[in-house]
Amino acid sequence: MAIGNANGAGLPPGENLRRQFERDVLAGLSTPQKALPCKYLYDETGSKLFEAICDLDDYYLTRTEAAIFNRALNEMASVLGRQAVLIEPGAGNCEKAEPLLAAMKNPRAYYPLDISPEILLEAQQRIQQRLPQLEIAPIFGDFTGDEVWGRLPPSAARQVIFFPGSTIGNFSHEQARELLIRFAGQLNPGDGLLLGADLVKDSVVLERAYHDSNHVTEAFNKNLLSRINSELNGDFNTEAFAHRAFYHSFRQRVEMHLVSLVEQQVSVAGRQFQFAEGETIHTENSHKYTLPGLQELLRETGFSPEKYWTDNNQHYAIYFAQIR
Ligand code: AVI
Repeated sequence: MAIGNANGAGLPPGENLRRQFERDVLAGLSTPQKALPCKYLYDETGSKLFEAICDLDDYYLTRTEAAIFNRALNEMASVLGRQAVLIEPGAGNCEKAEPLLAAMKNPRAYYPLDISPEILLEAQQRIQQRLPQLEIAPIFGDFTGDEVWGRLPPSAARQVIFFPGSTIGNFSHEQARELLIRFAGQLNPGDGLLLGADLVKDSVVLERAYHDSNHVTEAFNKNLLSRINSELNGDFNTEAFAHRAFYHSFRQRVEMHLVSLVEQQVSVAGRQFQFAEGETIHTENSHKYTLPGLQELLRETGFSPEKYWTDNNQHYAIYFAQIR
C-alpha cells in the first residue's frame, strides 16, 4: 500500500514511512520536553514485547478485558443485533473479534483495518475457516487518517465499530474526541460502538502494570532507542537511559519516560542532541477513565452510552454506545 504525502510522492511506501519516522524523531528530540510518538514503539521487536506484556501478571488490562468478554459475550452479541457489520480499527491479529463474531447472530461482514497486511491476511484465513459464511474484507492503512475510511464498503446493515484493548487511552483527550468524531462520521443513527477502556484505580496497581517486575515494559520502552539506532543511524547507549513509569493523578494517566542517567550527547540522522542528567524523553501516555468520564466522552462525540460491562474490581470497562 502506498501512503502518499507531499514530500514523498513516488517513493516506495517503506521509504515514506522511514522519512516520516525521521521527521517525527528529530522534531520530538528538539522540543524542551523531549517526546516521541508512542506509535513508534511497535516495530517487529516492540510488537513482540507488547504481546509479552499482555501475558504479565502485573499487566492486568488484557486478562481483565478478556474475562469481561468471556462472561458477557452472548449479551454483547444480542446488543449488537442480527446481521450487523463489525468494523475494527487497528485489528492486528483479530483475536478479540473472532469470539465476538462467532457469538453474533448472522454477522453480515467483518472489516478489520490495520497497517500490517501480513497479520490481517493470516487472521482473515483463520476466521474464514471458522465462519465460512462471513464476508471478511481486510482494509490496509492507518485508521487515524481519513483515507482508509473512504475505502470501507457502504452498508445498509447496522454497523458497529469495535475498538477494544484500551487503545483509546494512548490518545490525548483532544485526539480521543477527534477519533470518536471520526468513528461517528462513519456511522448512521442506530449504529454502534463497542469500546474497551481502562479505568482510574489505585496508583500502586497502575504503576506496577507499567513498571513490571519482569522488566518487559522496560525493554519495550528502551527498544524505541534501539529502533532509532538501527533505522535512523542513531548512537543511543540504551544502558545510559532508565525506564520510568508513573501515574499522574491530576491528568489521570500513566506516563512512560526514558531518563538520561548522565549528561550526554546523542547523534541521530546526523543531528546532535544534548541530554542533562535526569532529563527525560516522554514516550507514552496511557489515559485512564472514570465511568462518568467515558460517558461524557461518548456524549460529546455524538454517541448515546447504552450499556457497559465491567469486572468486580471496576478496573476495566467495555462500553456499548449508539449513534444518536
Ligand atoms: C496498547 N496500549 C493500550 C498499552 C497501554 O496499556 O497503554 C500500551 C502499553 N504501554 C506500556 N505497556 C502497555
